[in-house]
Amino acid sequence: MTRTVATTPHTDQKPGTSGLRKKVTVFQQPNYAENFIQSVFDVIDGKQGATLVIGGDGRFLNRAVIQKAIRIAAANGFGRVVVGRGGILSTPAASHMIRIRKALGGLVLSASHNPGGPTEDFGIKYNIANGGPAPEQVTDALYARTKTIDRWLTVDADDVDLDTLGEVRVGGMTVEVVDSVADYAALMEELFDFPAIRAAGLTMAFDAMSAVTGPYATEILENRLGFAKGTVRNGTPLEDFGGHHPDPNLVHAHELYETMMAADAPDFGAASDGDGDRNLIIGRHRFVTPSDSLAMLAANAHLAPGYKEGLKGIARSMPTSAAADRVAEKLGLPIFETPTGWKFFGNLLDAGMATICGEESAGTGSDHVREKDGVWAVLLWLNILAARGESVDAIARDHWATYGRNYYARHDYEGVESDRADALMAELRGKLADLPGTTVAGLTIAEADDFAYTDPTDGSVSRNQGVRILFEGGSRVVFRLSGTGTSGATLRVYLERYEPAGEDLDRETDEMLADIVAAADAIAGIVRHTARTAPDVIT
Ligand code: G16
Repeated sequence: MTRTVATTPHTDQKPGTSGLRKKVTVFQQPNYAENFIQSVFDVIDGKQGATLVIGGDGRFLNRAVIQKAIRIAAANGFGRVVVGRGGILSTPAASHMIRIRKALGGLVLSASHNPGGPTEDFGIKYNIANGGPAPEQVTDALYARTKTIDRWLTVDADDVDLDTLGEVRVGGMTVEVVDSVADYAALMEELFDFPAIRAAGLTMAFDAMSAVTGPYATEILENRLGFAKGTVRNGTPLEDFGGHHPDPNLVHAHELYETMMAADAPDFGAASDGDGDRNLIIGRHRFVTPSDSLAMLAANAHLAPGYKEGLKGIARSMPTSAAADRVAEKLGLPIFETPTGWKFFGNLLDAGMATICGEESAGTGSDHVREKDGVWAVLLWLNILAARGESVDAIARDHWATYGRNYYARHDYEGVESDRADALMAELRGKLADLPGTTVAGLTIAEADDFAYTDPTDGSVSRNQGVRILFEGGSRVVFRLSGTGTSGATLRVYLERYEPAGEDLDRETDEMLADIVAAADAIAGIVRHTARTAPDVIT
């Protein structure tokens, strides 16, 4: 029944910020996906008879890899696989499914906001029993295993019909094809005041970017909340996302931005990414940065039923602006600053130390699951708009008047040769000790370090998580290399300036950050190292 297939290691299977992401053509090599999935199973205990959740964002290769994963899971002794219909589960819905099914873990097949299709990107991520991305101890063990693997296990069985709900047997294992949306939508109805949102009579535009949230948004926004048909745009998941980047930022979701800046804009606009964990929030004539969205959601979360008892704490990734810190301070809550990557929030959420988490990379979420959650953020915003009876713009202005404003932007230099990007970071790290006290582009450097994090729950330490340059007066620039790209390197430069309440709260971000942009280049030699004179994407 169980068949052992001999293999040799692929040496490039180190998981990045969020799982293994490579070009589809890399995943199509013999034994590539098989080696990685078997390596996951080789490093986790408790498989016999256990439940495994499998789902993905519907991109090219999703169905093919799911069929392989089912057979490998059967051969490795799992008792049950729960898979979303059509192979579809958004990342937060997969996290929820793992939790409610008390699964040992889950395989989430996605390359997130990266483009899809035969020549684009694919990815596999393993999530643990709490529903969250595997922590570094697991991904380190997994990577080590990929370097020594010499066989993978499978069973001989036909493909499962992924489009028909119900149960079938594969080897000695049950495969259950489930509705991808129902359990997730029920959770959202528990957390948010659906009747109040319905009664508010808001108008909105939601761009699902031809990615996984289409079915979720259509069911929740149009069917359950009564938004007009057509509120959800690009609502059918496509294997190539219609040829677009399913990345909800002002560059890739510019049509939504134009809709929201038009004279007849609806009240609220939002978009989400390939696998449904990121979100973009734009009110009528008011874009809200992800860092500000985290702060504003945290400040108002108590207006939603799921958070009426208040928050236990707030967590943000290091490059995310300090806007949330001011909310935490005012509410008397602990604030946690973690490295980039949602996996770092899991322990804080499990320990009940934080309720809401967020990142500058357009991710916000809470302890309802262990992933960031795009549709959740949209619904919390809608609940707040309904409860306050005010516009996004009014809420933002009120927030800044109370807490001050963190002007913020991220500059991305994409597809930089890895050697050049590494040289830039190495040079920067080499001079950190000499920077404090010096003045660059009119800004005096107060502190400079390479961010390290000690997890307060288990004491584990993560080093080299990004270079921080802190200027006197509270401005800062952060440099790090992306951990989610599939070719070359992406340099991310995060720029932030704080203006206290009562100061300049409605100025253009470019203008407010101009001196920090100049200082960033002077300090890191961006133009010299990358030979680029301007970033590819500004968010
Ligand atoms: C992933 C992680 C996020 C993280 C982001 C950063 O997002 O899940 O927690 O903030 O990567 O990406 P980078 O390393 O490129 O800056 P996603 O949405 O791609 O899964």
